[in-house]
Amino acid sequence: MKILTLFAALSLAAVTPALADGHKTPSAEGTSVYFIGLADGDTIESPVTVRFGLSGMGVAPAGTEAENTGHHHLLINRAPFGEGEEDELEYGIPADDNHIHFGGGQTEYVLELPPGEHTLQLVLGDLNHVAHADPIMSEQITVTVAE
Ligand SMILES: [Cu+2]
Repeated sequence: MKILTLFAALSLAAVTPALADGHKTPSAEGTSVYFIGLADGDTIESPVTVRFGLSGMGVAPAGTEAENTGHHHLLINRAPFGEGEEDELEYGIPADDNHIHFGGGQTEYVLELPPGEHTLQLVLGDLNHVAHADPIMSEQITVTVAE
């Protein structure tokens, strides 16, 4: 019986290494990413300059291998990160109209949105556009663009 249990444990380990966070980039404890001057429930005018705040780590361009750094991603009108595509926390942040990468190390962006409600969220990505082992994400906020 003991042998069977050990075998089961080993099989599980063989199937799940991609889901373990051992291969992911560590982050500094207590790091937070947040919107500067923009809060949940705000009514804004488009275009709006969205400013990205980061406390506890540094911003570095994509591809830069430096401890405790990352680059910003702005997620627009989608589920909170980690609740969308399966394994998106493990395999990286998509690049499309709903996911804007700031691989140059930018810390603000002039965003154009049509009138109505929109959700925004910031996610820090590592050099390979993958969320850190302990993901650094802002709250998802909802803003309303005035007519
Ligand atoms: Cu990226």
